[in-house]
This record gives sequence, structure tokens and C-alpha cells, in this order.
Amino acid sequence: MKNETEEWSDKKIRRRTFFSFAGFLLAGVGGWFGWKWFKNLPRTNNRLPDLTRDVLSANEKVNDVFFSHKNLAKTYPKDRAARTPRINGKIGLKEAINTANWQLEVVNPATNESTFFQLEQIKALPKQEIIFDFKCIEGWDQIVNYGGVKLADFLHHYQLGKKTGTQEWYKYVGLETPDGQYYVGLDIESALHPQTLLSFELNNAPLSNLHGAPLRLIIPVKYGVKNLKRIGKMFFSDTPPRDFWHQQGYDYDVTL
Ligand SMILES: Nc1nc2c(c(=O)[nH]1)N[C@H]1C(S)=C(S)[C@@H](COP(=O)(O)O)O[C@H]1N2
Ligand SMILES: [Mo]
Repeated sequence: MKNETEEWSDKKIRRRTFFSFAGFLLAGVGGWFGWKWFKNLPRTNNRLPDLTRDVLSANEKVNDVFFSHKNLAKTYPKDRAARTPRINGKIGLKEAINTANWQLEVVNPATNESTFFQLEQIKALPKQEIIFDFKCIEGWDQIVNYGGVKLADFLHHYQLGKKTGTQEWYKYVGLETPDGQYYVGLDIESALHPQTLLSFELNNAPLSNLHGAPLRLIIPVKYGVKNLKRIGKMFFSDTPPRDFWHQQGYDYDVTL
């Protein structure tokens, strides 16, 4: 003999079973009609229905936007920036540097000729400031405030990085410390990204030695490893330039 509670719960189970079975049927029937509808959608050249194509093209457009320059790293208010940003990595910074004698060497791959730039020629371009979350691949991050000029502005202004007599960019930019001990390669899209800076200031003061004086790369869409300190040399190529941490097994791109 079942007591009241047991009967009540039996009833509830039967009701539940009925509803879940009905739900299962409905889903099945819905799926069948949905498939019929999909199959009869208008098609061009008997391929995927046009609607599907439209959705796929829309996705492609979303991707284009997402992976284009509209893909900006998040920025922060100035008061969030670290007062004394940590220092990490001293490769290529061991020799003393005389900032007054420093020059940036830019190599033209077609002629193998170098052009030398003074810091003042770089500072002459419009100054930008960015406050972003600097991320090291080793697992730490901190919000930092760097100032400098857009690498894109520098390349455009001094007409660097394009193949002679064309509008075609080389596919990569290579950067190295003056002693060649630390080096990175960047795809041209990332190099031309509007947040990528040739930076000479941290917290509105000239860079300290260990933060890369007198000029470093700031590339917020990449991990720290690509943010080369103390740039000595820049060159262009269609094949990936050597990259210090890639040689140690990290991804070449290290895009965030
Ligand atoms: N010349 C040079 N640049 C370098 C490195 C280095 O060892 N040498 N280390 C990289 C790494 S791994 C990180 S996380 C950042 C750290 O920058 P910071 O010292 O200004 O915080 O610099 C990058 N640029
Ligand atoms: Mo790093």
C-alpha cells in the first residue's frame, strides 16, 4: 500500500515522463521540418543554400574586422598605470649605452644600404601615449603607460618598409638590439597596428636603461617578448626574421 506522498511522487514522475517524451517528439518533428526547410532554401549553382552562404560571408566579415586594426588592445585611465614598472629581461642591454651617440639603423633589403636616424627625427613625429596591460608570457602582467610615435607613422613619414617603386610592403619587420643579442620578427600588419609604438617614454619620463633607453618597441597586441628594448637596428624582409624566443620554442606570433 503506497502512502500519500509516494502516490503523489509517482504521479509527478508520470507527468514528467509524459512531458519529456512530448518534448522529445516535438524536437524531432521540429528538426525534420527544419531540415526540409533548409533543403528547399534557394541555392545558387546547387551548392550551399544562399542563406547559409550569407551567414558564412557575414562571419568572414566579422573576422576581417576582428583581426584588422580595429582589434585594439584595451586601454586604461592614467591613474591605473604602475608607478615603478618591473624590469624583465636584460638580454642585449649589458653594454653601457651612450644615448647621445645612439642612432637607429634601418636597412633597405633591396640595396643592403643603411639609413641612420637620430632620436630627434623620431620625436619630430606626433607623440602618442598608451596605457595598457603589458603581459609577459611567464604569467605576470601590469598596466603601464608608454609614450612614443607610431611605428606606422615613422615608416610612412620616412618612406621605409615598401618595395622600391611600389606600394607593396615587405611582409616582416626585424628588430635587434645594437649588439644583436636580442632580436624579434613582426608581421607587417602587427608592425603597422595603430597601437604599435617606437617608444621613448615611460610614465612621461625618458626610458631608463633597463626599460630600453633610448628607444624600445611597444606592441600591446603581442606578449612582452616582442616588445624589444633598446632598438639598434630595423630591417624588412619577406621571410620571417630570426626571433629570440621563437628559437627557444615559443610561437612566432605570440598574439594576445
Ligand atoms: N633587449 C631586450 N628586450 C626585451 C627583453 C630582453 O631580455 N632584452 N625581454 C622581453 C620580455 S620577455 C619582456 S616581458 C619585456 C619586459 O619589459 P620591461 O622590462 O620593460 O618590463 O621586455 C622584452 N624585451
Ligand atoms: Mo616576458
